[in-house]
Amino acid sequence: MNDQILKEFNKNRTAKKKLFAVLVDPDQLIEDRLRKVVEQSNNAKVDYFFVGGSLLLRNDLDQCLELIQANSDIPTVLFPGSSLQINDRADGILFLSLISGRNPELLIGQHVTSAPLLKESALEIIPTGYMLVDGGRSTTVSYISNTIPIPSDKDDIAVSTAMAGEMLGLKTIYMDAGSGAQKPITDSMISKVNQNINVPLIVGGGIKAPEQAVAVCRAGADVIVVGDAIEKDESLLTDMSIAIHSTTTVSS
Ligand code: 1GP
Repeated sequence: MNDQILKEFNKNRTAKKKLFAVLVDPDQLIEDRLRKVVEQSNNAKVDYFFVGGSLLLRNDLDQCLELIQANSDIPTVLFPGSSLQINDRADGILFLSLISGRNPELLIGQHVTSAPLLKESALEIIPTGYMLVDGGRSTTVSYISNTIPIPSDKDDIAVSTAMAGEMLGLKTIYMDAGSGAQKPITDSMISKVNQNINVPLIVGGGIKAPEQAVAVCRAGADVIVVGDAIEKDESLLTDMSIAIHSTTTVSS
């Protein structure tokens, strides 16, 4: 089975090198705007495009992936809001189990219905424990998933949830404050989770400035995801990338 993306995540975690993923919401970034983001991402040496959204109103995922691949060699990883967002053009898929929530559909239900389709595809399947953390305001992902995020100051809940995810065999943990969160996940929570797991840690939600990305990296995130801020101003890409790629984890 193809496991190149996960291998890269693990290799870079061991080397304490950080990876930068740009989140592309196919509803928000279309045609010329998407082309610009892709071009700037190439120049800025972005590591991955994560593609998807909690709720897609347009049926543009295929065109979006096609445009990215026609203009870039950066690998594309599906970050699906539902099993409707599976597409063979991508290189991989975060096979998300929403372990911070108690909605069985998103813990195992959609996985059962999509497994036969995924088995036939060439996509790299990346089993991911997805944890929503409160980022100061209610987000689309929390509403659509019908789950309550982990309170931002409850580090112990986050640690226990991540540990359980790893013990269940999930290969990476994604802590997300949700797109457009008011504030990113705290350094304290990221650091404690990082110290208690051995799988790569993906962190996103509400990272709007390079300094915030640096804080998230220093706390121990391995893959840093930025979407909303880049949708608003793609010129941020260069500084964000430099900040992420030049920072390492600071052990406490
Ligand atoms: C959302 O983690 C991603 O699921 C990225 O969040 O859009 O706030 O950067 P932003």
